[in-house]
Amino acid sequence: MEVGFAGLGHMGQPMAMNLLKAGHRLVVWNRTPSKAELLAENGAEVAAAPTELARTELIITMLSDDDAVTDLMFERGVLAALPQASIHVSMSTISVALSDRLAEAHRTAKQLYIAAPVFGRPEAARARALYIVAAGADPTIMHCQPLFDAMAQKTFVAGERPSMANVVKLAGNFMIASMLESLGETFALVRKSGIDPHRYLDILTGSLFSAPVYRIYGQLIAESNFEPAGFRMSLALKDMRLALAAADARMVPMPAASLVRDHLVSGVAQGQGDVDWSGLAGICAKEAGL
Ligand code: NA7
Repeated sequence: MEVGFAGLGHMGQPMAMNLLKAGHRLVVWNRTPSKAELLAENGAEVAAAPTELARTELIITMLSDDDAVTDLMFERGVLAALPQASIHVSMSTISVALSDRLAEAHRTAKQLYIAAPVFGRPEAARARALYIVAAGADPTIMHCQPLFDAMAQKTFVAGERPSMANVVKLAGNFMIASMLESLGETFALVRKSGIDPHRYLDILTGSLFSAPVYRIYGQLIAESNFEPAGFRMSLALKDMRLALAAADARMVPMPAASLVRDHLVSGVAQGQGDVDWSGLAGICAKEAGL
């Protein structure tokens, strides 16, 4: 398939590389052009302007946030440049409201739109081990399946309205953030109680908490290894705000999400926006006087 790919950050770059490796033809665009060099060396065509992506039959966006996606699709005119029946696969973690807006705008322009955010860090993206949560019309998702298979180990379908995938993604990221908060609080407790943090982690992951999130993040926290970031604290803060906005729109109280949001605000306000979100545990440690 010929694919237009916008957004070659920590996640987009390895995902685009895996599409190339699977034999798809790629036209790529990134705001900072130097990030496209590696892909160009591996056979991707580099677009001089984002609207050039619109000559492919399908575009993927993997950008940081609502502002970036709005800028690209509406202000820089990519949506207007897309021909009828072309497909936009939005893989960024964006708001439910923007996803609904995109769905409506694409429908009006007689284009197809699905949301397909991912679970997994850049390492997982490199290893083709992401999980994709897709939502939208079934035939469109089926059409995209070969692309998803090139980037991820498994695709889940959340429902027929694209923004349902965004809800699931935001809910999942809140689950991880609240786990980081509780891990951070308990690592502070065990450390101050004189218990070896690695031993504590072995006990947790060898008994009731054997899921990958506990193993992966527990290791980072036990080693206080928060840089370089796999997922920046400033992006995690964005996601907690989006989860709370989605909850607010449905009149769903999420007090734990409010608490985690405030802790992330604290981290970003202290200059840790570019530190990994597992650095939440570092904030807990600091507050415990460690
Ligand atoms: P990164 O590594 O911060 O990359 C973000 C990408 O978004 C990068 O390509 C940026 O371009 C691009 N970006 C940001 N703002 C804009 C605007 N205004 N216009 C165009 N392009 C923009 O994030 P990740 O790859 O870790 O994450 C991507 C998504 O997955 C995000 O939603 C996460 O929450 C999950 P740049 O290179 O800075 O010029």
